[in-house]
Amino acid sequence: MTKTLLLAGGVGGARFLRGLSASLPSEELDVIVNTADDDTFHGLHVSPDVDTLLYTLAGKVDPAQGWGLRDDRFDTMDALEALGEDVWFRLGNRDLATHLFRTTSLQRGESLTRVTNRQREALGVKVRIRPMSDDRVRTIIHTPSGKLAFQEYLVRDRARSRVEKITYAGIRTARPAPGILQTIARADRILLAPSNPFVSIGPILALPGVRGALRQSRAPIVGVSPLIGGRTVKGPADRMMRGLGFAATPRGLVNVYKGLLDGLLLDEQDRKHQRGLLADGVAVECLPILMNTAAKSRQVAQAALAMAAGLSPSSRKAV
Ligand code: FO1
Repeated sequence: MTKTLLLAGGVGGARFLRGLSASLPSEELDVIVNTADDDTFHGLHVSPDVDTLLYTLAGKVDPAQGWGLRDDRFDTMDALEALGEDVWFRLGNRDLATHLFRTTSLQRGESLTRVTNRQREALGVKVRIRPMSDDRVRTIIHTPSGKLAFQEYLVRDRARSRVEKITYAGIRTARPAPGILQTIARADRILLAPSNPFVSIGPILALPGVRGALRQSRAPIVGVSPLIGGRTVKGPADRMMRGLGFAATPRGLVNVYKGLLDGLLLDEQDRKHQRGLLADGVAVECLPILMNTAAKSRQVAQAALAMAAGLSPSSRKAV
């Protein structure tokens, strides 16, 4: 059995996972999900990346938004707004049940790992999707006018602020969720989804022990670029890269990942970067990577799997 491990978050991660899960038996796939986007709204613990991945695999995600539930309604938010509440983060009526379930389970003392596992089973999702940590980690966006929680930056302020620095509050004392380090150690190939490298993959890599486990792993590490022609399909990763002093290019991405990548899957439009990356010791394949249909998600996932299968494990540079 070949074990594949995916690190993921956000809509790009979900679209890639949709292709991966259609290409592999579920028992051969593990997914570690970012939880540093989590926040509390109206007293409820919301884990956007966990839900986006689970709803996508369950076939229940809103296809236009890429998050939330298909055909959900927002009457509760409208009613809260009528009561004078600020509802810039809009939770759908049926989506609210997920957050109620998570919050009450956490309040009873269950871990986020256990709650997520129960949610996964209830949704009929076979792939082991696990939160990165049971401890609270929060992405903080530092802007010229002060610090913002990630959802304030992204959703409330529509990513308009200049990003000066990104930190992960709580990361130093957070522990990887049970089994995560062992899963990294046992993986035969490790894939980084085309998710935001700072706010989706970054928090997972920053957890104590994770980089060390990756460094010791003999599995090839292959990333899928979130960039197409220097721009992200969705979200502010390209602006964040520039704001934080990286070029919004495949080379910039390799630098963000600090020598972690053995291989990188690029869009056809970025083929011109291939030679430079090869010189840096990073293998490159190019194909159309926009995953706007399930079939395209499968093609991209299969290309990433094939690339990882063709890389020699020892080729990775020190992390
Ligand atoms: N994104 C928005 O742009 N506006 C929203 O009101 C919003 C609500 C929301 C509710 C639940 C959920 O799981 C995700 C939600 N998102 C919303 C998306 C979310 O902010 C992002 O997809 C992730 O945090 C990015 O990784």
